[in-house]
Amino acid sequence: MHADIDPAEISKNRRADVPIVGDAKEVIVDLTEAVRAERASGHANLTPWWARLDGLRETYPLGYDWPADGSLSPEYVIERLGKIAGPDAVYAAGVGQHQMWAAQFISYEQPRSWLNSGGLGTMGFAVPAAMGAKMARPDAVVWAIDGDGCFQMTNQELATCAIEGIPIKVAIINNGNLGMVRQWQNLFYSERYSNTDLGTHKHRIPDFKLLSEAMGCVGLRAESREEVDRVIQQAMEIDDRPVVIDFVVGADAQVWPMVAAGTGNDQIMAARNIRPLFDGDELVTDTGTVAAVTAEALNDSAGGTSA
Ligand SMILES: Cc1ncc(C[n+]2csc(CCOP(=O)(O)OP(=O)(O)O)c2C)c(N)n1
Ligand SMILES: [Mg+2]
Repeated sequence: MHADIDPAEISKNRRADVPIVGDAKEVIVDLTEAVRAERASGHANLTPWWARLDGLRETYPLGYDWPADGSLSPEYVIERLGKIAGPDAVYAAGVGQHQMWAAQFISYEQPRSWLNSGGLGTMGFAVPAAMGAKMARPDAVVWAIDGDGCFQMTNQELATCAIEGIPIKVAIINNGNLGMVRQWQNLFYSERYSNTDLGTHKHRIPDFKLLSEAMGCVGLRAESREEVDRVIQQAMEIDDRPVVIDFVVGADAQVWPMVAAGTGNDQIMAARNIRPLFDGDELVTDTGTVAAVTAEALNDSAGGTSA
């Protein structure tokens, strides 16, 4: 379906099955009414669609490996944060791997509890977004889940938080790198890591705990699985000051599934070198290293991919 106020845009880049010309404000209202009416009529049978979604969930379950080097798993940190802070908290994210994991591993149940810049991809978004949420809903627990790169774009606002009394909580998923860019350098550029190592691991520059304390916040750090719950609980108990936790996590965790640049959504990769087989696909070796496999074959090899 393609709705656009400009008829010349319809089907310009991609053929639309259902073209709708109109103002988005009106089109969305009309569509919502149409969907409500269809539901009320009892004619909408969603059972086959749910069966398909459940099948996909079963074949490609969400999961992650613990880093082989013994470091902390970023997915685990985010999963625990979501469990401990719960569905009534508000979560804001930056841009990058941590953003994708925050979308995947927190079970959102309330509308308006997940703030991120989506396709606009704005590094530095998490801290100011969390500040806005906390100002609007002072009684809510508000967490910014930020990357070590993104955090360095707007962390000066912690001073505003401390001075103006905006007690947000920040979880830095510190993988020492511009992780999303590093993932692409790993997968598509023969591991030529260029300008992605930030020094937040090797040199601990900046030291996020000290930086946060310097700006009037409580600074905490966790580097092992055993410390994770304790520092999150500690942060949950503080509500008169902003709190920042530096979670030092492994550098090599990757986000899956992913769609590589220049490929279509039907080229989505479920895991490294593994692409789901869609209706009409032929079982052939795909371009480069990406092999198309059947769901059955994937199941056989999926043993090690869950937490
Ligand atoms: C202002 C800005 N600059 C560059 C980018 C491109 N970009 C997207 S994700 C990313 C890396 C983010 O690193 P980090 O905050 O450490 O998150 P990680 O991927 O490691 O979780 C970059 C450079 C962007 N989205 N916004
Ligand atoms: Mg990072």
